[in-house]
Amino acid sequence: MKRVLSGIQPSGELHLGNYLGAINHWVQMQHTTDAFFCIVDLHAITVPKSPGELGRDSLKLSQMLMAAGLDPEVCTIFVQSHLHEHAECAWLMECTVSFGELSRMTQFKDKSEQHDFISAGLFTYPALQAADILLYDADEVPVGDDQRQHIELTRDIAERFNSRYGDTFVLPVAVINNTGARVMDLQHPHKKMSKSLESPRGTVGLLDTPAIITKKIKAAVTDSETEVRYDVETKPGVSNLLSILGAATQNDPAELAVRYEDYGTLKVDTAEAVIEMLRPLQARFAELEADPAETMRLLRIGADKARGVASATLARAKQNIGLLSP
Ligand code: ATP
Ligand code: LTN
Repeated sequence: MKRVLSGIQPSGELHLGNYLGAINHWVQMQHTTDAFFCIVDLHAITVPKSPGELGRDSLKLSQMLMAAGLDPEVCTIFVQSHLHEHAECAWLMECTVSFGELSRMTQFKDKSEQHDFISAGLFTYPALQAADILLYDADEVPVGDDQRQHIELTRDIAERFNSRYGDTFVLPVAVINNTGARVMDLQHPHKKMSKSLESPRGTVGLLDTPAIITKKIKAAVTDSETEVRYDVETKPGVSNLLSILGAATQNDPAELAVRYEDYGTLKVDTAEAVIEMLRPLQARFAELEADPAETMRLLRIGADKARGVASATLARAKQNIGLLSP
């Protein structure tokens, strides 16, 4: 069975883009692969966080992932900081990647422009991500298109380490899913729906009530024409609605377009489909939220399973480097 690993940051409310672009693919993959999903809280502190926020966000994100259908009995769900192996292996990665390679990462360039304080951790972020992936001998890393560069770098790091110290790490590949791969902001359909865009009217939260979802989708920006057509370049707003409806109902957006004669009906049906898709997730989340001790129990089991794999890989890497064993 293929080994799969992906990570997600506990940095704000999950939205429809996270769900359709990543999480619902993970839910399907857990049944056909040996899947590990990591809540990357150490990555989240590369930018300033207020104390207390992070623990709450990690607990809530775990509950959201489980509510979305990741089953801790089928896959492994764990919190990155619960294992010391990630931070320790990240140092080995930092000593394998070059300053020049890290300087070329576009996520660093984007994020460093958004903050006054640029931590060294924001710069070395991809080394920690490489550790997340390589510790699990992951064959595949399912991510959004924005992460392609980090996975390529992880491969380069693994190759360099293996050629310096002998065969140690598996070379992973990025798996980028096309359906729902890019959900756009409802108010700014040229920009991707994002936690950090600060566009609450353009972002559908996974816990938004049916009334709010309907309101946001009805207010979505379209264009001054009337024809329903799937054309991302010239009709980004309408195409985004068709993509969302398509992803929510497992239909092809271009085929859906011919069924509609006006934007109003398309919006009503899209809102309805999103509400129905999120209804079971919201109900399960309410149950999990009421019992945080149970979530913590499941996360401890996840961390134990993860440690079983990660500690063996880290020991192999240290031995191959030739560090004196204690
Ligand atoms: P931020 O805005 O803070 O960068 P984000 O909302 O883009 O955050 P991440 O936590 O970086 O979300 O990403 C989690 C997963 O969701 C990643 O696999 C990412 O590719 C995917 N994802 C995020 N936004 C979208 C979107 N609009 N459409 C499709 N997939 C998305
Ligand atoms: N950088 C990723 C989150 C992330 C990740 C990982 C994804 C951290 N470690 C390992 C895949 C595998 C992001 O910003 N979405």
